[in-house]
Amino acid sequence: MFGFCSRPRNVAGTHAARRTGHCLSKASLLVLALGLSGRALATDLAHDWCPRPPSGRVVAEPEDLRSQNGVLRVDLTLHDFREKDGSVRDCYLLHDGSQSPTLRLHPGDLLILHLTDRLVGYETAVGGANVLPGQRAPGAGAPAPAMNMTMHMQPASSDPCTRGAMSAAATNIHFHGLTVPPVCHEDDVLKTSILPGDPPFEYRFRIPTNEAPGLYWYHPHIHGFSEAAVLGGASGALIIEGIERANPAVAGLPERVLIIRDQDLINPKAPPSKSEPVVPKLFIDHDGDSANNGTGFGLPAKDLSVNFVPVPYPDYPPARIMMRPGERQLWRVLNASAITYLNLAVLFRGAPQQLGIVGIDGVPLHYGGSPAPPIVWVDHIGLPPAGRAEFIVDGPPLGVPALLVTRTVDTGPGGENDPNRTLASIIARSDASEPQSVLPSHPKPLPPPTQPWLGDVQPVRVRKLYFSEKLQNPHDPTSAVEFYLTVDGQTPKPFDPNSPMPNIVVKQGEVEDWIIENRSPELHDFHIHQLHFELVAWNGVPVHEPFLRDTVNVPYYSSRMLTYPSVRLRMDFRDPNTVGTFLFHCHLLDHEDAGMMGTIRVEPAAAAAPAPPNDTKRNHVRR
Ligand SMILES: [Cu+2]
Repeated sequence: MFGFCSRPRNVAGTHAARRTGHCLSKASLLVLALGLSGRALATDLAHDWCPRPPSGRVVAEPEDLRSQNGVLRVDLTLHDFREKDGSVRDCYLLHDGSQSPTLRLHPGDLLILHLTDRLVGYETAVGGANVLPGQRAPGAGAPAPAMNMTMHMQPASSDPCTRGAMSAAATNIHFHGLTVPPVCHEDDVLKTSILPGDPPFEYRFRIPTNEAPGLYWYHPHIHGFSEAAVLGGASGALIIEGIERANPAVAGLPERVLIIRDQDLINPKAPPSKSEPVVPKLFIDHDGDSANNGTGFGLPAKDLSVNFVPVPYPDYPPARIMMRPGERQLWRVLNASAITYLNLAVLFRGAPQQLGIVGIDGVPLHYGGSPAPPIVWVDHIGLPPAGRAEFIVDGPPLGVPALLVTRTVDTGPGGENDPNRTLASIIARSDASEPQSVLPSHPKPLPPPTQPWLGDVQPVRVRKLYFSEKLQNPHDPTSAVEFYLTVDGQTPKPFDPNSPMPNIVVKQGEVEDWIIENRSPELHDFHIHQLHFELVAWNGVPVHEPFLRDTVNVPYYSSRMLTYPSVRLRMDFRDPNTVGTFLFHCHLLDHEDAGMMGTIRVEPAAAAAPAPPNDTKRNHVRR
């Protein structure tokens, strides 16, 4: 009998008890769930559902799926596959076998997405602290060939909308960055839980007519299992068309979607490349990942890939991006990593080039009345996990060696190691094929905003929240770490998915300032669902960065500091689509899975009539 009621790892060395159903044999459950005979089951498990390109390949773009006559219909199946080394890949598959399509819709379009869960639910934990990715914990034993999984099944008749089952075989979708209501079949992840054996689950919503044009994304958001799914590759881009309407400077440009993902190390035991200038001492953090060593070199916490072309440690063989010499393109880059920070640069003969940022986190810089310039030229772009940047790149001249790289990020003494590394060679060739999508040449400008710029609105109140971490045994530095995101005045505790009480209650129509402190020795990556915010101060000092984001770094604390580092955010609850209960959390997904998350309930505006049904609530036109 398989150890079927085993629990998911929550943080290294700890386990969270989330038992939500009967504990049957894994094989019998899978047969029930998938309707497979024993022989078919074995075939299903052996099939490589999620093939990935080898390193060094030319970067292919994900398939574009475009709305037609205002509707985009998509059928996705989510599979997982475990390789011989025990690592697990996850993939959203189309019928044609292609993975992670880019969903392209216009504001006002209807998305009808049917999602079928075909996850086996391979166990994601190796258990025990101080375990390198790809290694087994001492005493954990060899992985079973294909059935070492964790799965908690609800009776098949239960409603995925209210099931709430969080298990390795469960899934749902978060449409990251979209301002669509947090309700079932739209963008709820608190209760929605789809299981193998369920009929295709329908997501159905209209893109708000006032949704900003830009790069969004989709990924599973099952509490306790987010990191494993996203590390496995369950993610894809979603583009709201019309960025050229907000910024005519990009009209007519070829556009290229680049998705940087992280994954468990392919060569975890390899020594650093001989070409590295230092050989840093290897430290392992509380999550079992390679810890920040402060040198910019050494074993990374995770490997990276570019549109699934892996760029593995230690030599980082670059993927290849082909461009016509000197061609100007719009690059739409998503950091779909679970825990890895990026600091992107484009180098010609080693010299950083100017990159023209036109959008961050799905929103054009100059949007919604923002006083920001439409383009900001920089020579590097920091991108936390889940962050997006859309920027203008000029291709290298013929014969000039060029690279897309990520530079090291100082994640703090408690953070993971995100060293310098190459991602891709950019190769100029006059016969290079064009990207598969080109922005329209003669855009109609967007209408002007109908409400004040967020930065000009006085907040009705200020709240303070803080990230903190605690050793389970303060006298044992090797004991597991607990992760909290706490509203000041409340008691720090991990996120409780069964708590009926939200941590924060606001009214729709309000604007608040949130001061987010970091009381821990590592970077955290604040994200809130359903809305965007403006960064207004950094460590108490006002900043002039008048554009919108949905993710932001919160700098780390060291004991030499007199105060806790912080960011101050102007939070926008004016959109009626924010009404409902949803999440805010750290987007380092191991932290989120471990409980660094809270809930907010946005109530209908005080003077408003009774809440309209969802169909009329959607698509509130404010311009
Ligand atoms: Cu965090």
